Amino acid sequence: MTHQVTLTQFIIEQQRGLPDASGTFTLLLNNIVTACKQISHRVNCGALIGVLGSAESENIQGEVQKKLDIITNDIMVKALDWSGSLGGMASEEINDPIKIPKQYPKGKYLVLFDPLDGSSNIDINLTVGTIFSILRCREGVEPETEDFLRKGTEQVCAGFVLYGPSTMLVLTTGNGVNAFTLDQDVGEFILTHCNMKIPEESSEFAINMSNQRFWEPPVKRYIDECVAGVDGPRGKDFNMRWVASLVAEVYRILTRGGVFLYPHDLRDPSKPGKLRLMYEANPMAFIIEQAGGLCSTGRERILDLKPSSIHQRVPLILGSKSEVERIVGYHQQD
Ligand code: AFP
Repeated sequence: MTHQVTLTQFIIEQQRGLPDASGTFTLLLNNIVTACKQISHRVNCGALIGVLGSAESENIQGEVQKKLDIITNDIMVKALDWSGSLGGMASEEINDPIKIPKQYPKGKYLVLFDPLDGSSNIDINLTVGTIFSILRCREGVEPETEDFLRKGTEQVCAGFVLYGPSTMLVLTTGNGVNAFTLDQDVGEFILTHCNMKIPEESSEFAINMSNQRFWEPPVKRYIDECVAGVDGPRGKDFNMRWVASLVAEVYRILTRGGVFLYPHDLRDPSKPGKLRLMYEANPMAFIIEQAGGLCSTGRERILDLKPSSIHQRVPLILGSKSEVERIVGYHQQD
């Protein structure tokens, strides 16, 4: 029988190479993974346990919350607050950073998460996921919002768990991207995709075409050229996908290349994009770059952005290197 590498073994072996590793990071990651296994179970059971549908409340972004948005947020918080590895947390679902309860020790990391990305897909049984980003925390301080507002380049780890036909964890600690598949019988994530690399060239794009009239000229130009196919300037046909679940789109791009755009939108000047910098764009940018791709607003590298607020939205363009470079080039010529 071939030896299977569990996530725990993988992380412990990676940490062994680091002189200062105390085991705190391994514990933190283990707790995140435990929460994601619980979420996977709830998502899997769906209507059987009455977790589908709307909660009839709104989150800080003014979006109607699903019951599972609230349940999964609570699962993440409860799995992490006691551990002693965190100075604080921030969730896409909660207005202000979440403090560690007084009875628990504080630790040297901060976690930011979107507990259920793509939740508007949950009632139609499509892939959803949990996205997380880990930063270092100044020790001995009660972190304020400002402590979370750090550039994506400062992330020490980013990952997402995909609740699809299989439950999968995609992870980077800045040393490549690896993916693990949950063995549901054993309850362990097993390393199944080593050192993932995004194909440089591809003929697949993902964008919500219903927003076409609000796009800026560089994005219009890029998509027009793709749609023109073999008869247009690109001289080849393109394929289009839109799952409306970032985790699923990013996993597809990691696997077979392509580009994803949720671009700058002229609809509402107060919202330069739809997706959130701290919970979606930064962790995905870290993963995409580690897999050889690029991630940009069209004008700036995502990982170089200095966040202005914890729920900041940004335009997001990510995927195969040559396609993102082309789109950035169109923005420069604009
Ligand atoms: P929800 O979590 O509200 O379903 O939003 C998902 C998401 O943030 C991201 O995962 C998708 O790529 C994007 O929004 C889809 O947006 P549209 O519904 O506007 O196409």
